[in-house]
Order: sequence, then C-alpha cells, then structure tokens
Amino acid sequence: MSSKLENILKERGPIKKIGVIGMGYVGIPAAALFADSDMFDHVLGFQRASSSSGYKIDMLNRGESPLKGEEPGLEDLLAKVVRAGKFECTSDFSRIAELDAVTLAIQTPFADSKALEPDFGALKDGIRNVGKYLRPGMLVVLESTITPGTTDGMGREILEEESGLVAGEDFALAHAPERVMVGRLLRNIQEHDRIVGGIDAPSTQRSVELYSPVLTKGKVIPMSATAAEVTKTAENTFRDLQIAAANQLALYCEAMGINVYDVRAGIDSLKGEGITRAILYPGAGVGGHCLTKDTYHLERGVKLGQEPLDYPADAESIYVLARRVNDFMPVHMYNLTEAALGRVNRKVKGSKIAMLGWAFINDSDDARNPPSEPYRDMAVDAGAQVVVHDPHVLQYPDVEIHKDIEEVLKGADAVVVLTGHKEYFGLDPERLKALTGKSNPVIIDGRNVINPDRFIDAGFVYKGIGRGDKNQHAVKKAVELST
Ligand code: SAJ
Repeated sequence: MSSKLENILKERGPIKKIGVIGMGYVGIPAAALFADSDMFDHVLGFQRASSSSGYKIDMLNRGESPLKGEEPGLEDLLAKVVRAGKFECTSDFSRIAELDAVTLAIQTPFADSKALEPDFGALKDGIRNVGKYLRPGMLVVLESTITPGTTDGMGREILEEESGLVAGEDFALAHAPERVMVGRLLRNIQEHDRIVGGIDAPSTQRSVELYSPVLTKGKVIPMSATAAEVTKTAENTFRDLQIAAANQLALYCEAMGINVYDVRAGIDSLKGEGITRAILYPGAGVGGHCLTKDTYHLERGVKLGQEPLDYPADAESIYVLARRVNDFMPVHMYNLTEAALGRVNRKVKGSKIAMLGWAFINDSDDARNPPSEPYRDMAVDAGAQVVVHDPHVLQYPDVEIHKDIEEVLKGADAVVVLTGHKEYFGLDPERLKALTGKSNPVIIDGRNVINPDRFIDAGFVYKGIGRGDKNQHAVKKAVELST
C-alpha cells in the first residue's frame, strides 16, 4: 500500500523545477549541472543580497562564476545554462514555492569545537526560508556536512514548524552530502558516487531521481539519512586521521634523522591482494572547511547517539587526537623556523620572514582555515616582520597578500613554504639567495616542493617536514655577498 507521500509525489509527477540555496563552492556547480540536464526544466540559485556576497547574483545571471580559483569547465557551463534560460540566480526566497525540489549547500562551521558547539545559524536560516514556502510533494535535501541526526532532527523540526506540513507524509526530506574538492568541482559531482539518505524510503527514492541525471561515472548509493550523515563525517575524519598518521611519522623521522619520503615510498610499495596502503602526505597543516570540523560533527553525533558509547574510559578519541596532531603542524613549522634561524645566530624577533602560500590547498584561491594563519600569528607575536605571497588568494582579512614574489623575498632572513602551489616547485636557489641578500638565508619546506641539496649547496640553512636526513646538515659558509 503506497504511503501518503508516495501518492502525493506520484501526483506531482517527475522533478522539473529545482532550487539550490547557497551559491558557493558546492551550490554553484551543483546548480549548473542540474540546469544542464535535459531531465530538468529550470533551476533557481538562491543567494542572499548581502553586502558581502550579494554581488554573486548579477555575476551568475551574466553567466560568470564568482569562484576565482581554477575550476575547469564551470565558466563555460554557467554561460551555457544562463544563455539557454535554464538557470537564474535570485534573492527572492518566495520563489521556493514554485519548485519540486530544493537543496541546501550552506557552511556548517563550529562555534566551539572543544564544546562540540556547531554554528548552525546560516543553515537554520536557510531551512527556515524553505519551510516558509514549502508545498506538499516537495523534496528538501541537506547537502551541507552536518552532525549525524540533524536531518531527521533539527531539519525536520524547523521545516514542520514553519510549514505546518509533516515530513515523510506531506513532503520528502533527505541528506545527500557534497563530496567536492576545489579545482575539480564539476568532475567530483559527476564522477563520485552519490550518498543519498532519506528519512524514509519515498524520500530516498525521490532523491535518487534528483541526483541520477547529473552523474556520469558515479552511481547513487541509497541509505538512511543518519547513515549518510555518518558516512560523510566519517570519510573526512578518516582522511584527517590518515594525514595525522603521516604527520606523526614525519615528526618521528625528524627525531630519528631519516627521510619520511623514503619511508613513505617503502610503505607504499607493499601492494597485492587485500593490501591497500593509502599513506597520505605529511605537511605544514590541514586547512579548509571540511577536515578541520567534520571530526567534531561525528563526535557530536555519537554524543547525541541513542545508545551509550562503549569506549576505553581514559582514552581520548583517536579522531580528536588526530585533529590535535594536524593542528600542531603549523606550530612545528614555527619551531623549525626558530631552530634554523638559531643556526645562523638569528632570532625570530626582528627577522624578515617571507611566507610562500596562504591558500589551504595547492593551486587554489581557497583560504578557508589556512594553516598559514596560526603560523603567521606566532611569527608576528614573536616580533618578526612577516610578508605573505600567494599567486591565487586575492585578499584575506587583516593580511596583505602579495603577488610579486621577488618583492616578498627581498631581504628575507627566512623563506617558509606553507602551500604546495606549482609555482613554488621551480624556486631557484641562486636567484632566491640573491634576492635575500643573505649569505646563509633560511628555507623551511612545509610541502616538499624543493630539492634540499640544491639549496644547502647554495648556502641555505634548510629544514623540511619529515626530512630528518637533512635538517641537521652542515651549513655551507659562503663568501659574504656585497649588497
Ligand atoms: N593535506 C595534507 N596531506 C594530504 C592531503 C591533504 O596535509 O595527504 C592537507 C591539505 O593541504 C589541506 C587539507 O589537508 O590543507 C585538506 O585537503 P583535502 O585534500 O582533504 O581537501 P578538502 O578538504 O577540500 O577535501 C576533502 C575531501 N574529502 C575526502 O577526500 C574524504 C573531499 O572529497 C570532500 O569533498 C571535502 O573534503 C569536503 O567538502 O568535505
């Protein structure tokens, strides 16, 4: 016997009009792909006309992408769907009433990760806006990464409160977490399998209908809403844990005087049946909007779980410990800088530090929670003159981002690589040294972008994450350069 919701959905017919709330790294490519599908007639992108991001509305309606970094195919696709009249961006949320399905891709940071207190303010506003204009037979999908239990909990409550309708009876409700990475947004949506979790079977089925048309290589994986929430938070938590394991190994290799990349290659060589060795890369830290908080969503979810957790009484969650190890890496970068300057009798105080890289990830303008920030704060607090270069990031609150790398390197006592942008793989030791005007400038490699021997030969004091084999090298005293 089909449920009330199944009948309402059948009556409404196939999904034709879609809304995407949140015109950011997740919402914009998702909206463009929905609009490009022949299965759907029209897509509305919803963006608040706020002073900080209202400019996106006009840009998008001109078919331009407000996302700065390299996003292959996005600009062309946006221009195409706007020209075809299939995509439009608006700040008029009352138009939600004309839709068959609406997705929400809104940031879900933590207000206080220690207290596991998320800041769901923006998400609640978005859900409340949907609730105000919700009609029977509509599908609502939360794409943001959220604490397990949120869709069928807070999400359902707000929607029912605002609309007077009942989830699972009058409207469908699901969670379909985004799995995108900057620099390959469109491809990730099309090629990654899509986790789809409804609060009930009709909601899951309706979500399968929504996402299947935009998948090329990926397939839809249906499950319950809470299982989908755990899948997403856990996959990022596991990645963070794997990175922490690589970072801890790098710290160990430094202490033991060996090269972590030799060890990594060795570990990675164990292949064969049932053996997957996904050892990730150590580095200057873990940033971004995802790995830095999803562990806390998972931790909060288990705290809100219906059964008590059976876990070693005095043991800290290994997931939270992993967060602490990864948050320590910018501190370690600072410690390496201080130690290297000490090798040429310099203090951080009064030194000029040239930071290369502000973005949290290579070859992108994405500067959300960059590991560079805690590093810079420590150096500035210690009295250093800190200058930041990044080829992609345009601006950042209270930090001047320079584009002229030579200007940044001029007179530097220390050069510190924090982001693995491809521009930094070609750094030339002689040119760099000339720009610093120092006989023994310091270079700290947080992303394994340089060949230590070339820099050591040129007279640099080198230190690198995981390079215990080089970090205590003999400093080559060079003839003082006449500046
Ligand atoms: N990082 C390392 N070592 C590594 C990999 C990354 O230090 O081996 C650092 C990066 O430099 C960066 C941070 O970790 O600062 C995060 O990098 P990332 O490659 O995980 O990039 P995100 O956070 O944009 O993407 C992750 C991805 N999650 C997984 O692969 C499980 C992506 O698939 C998700 O869509 C994304 O989070 C998200 O939006 O949740």
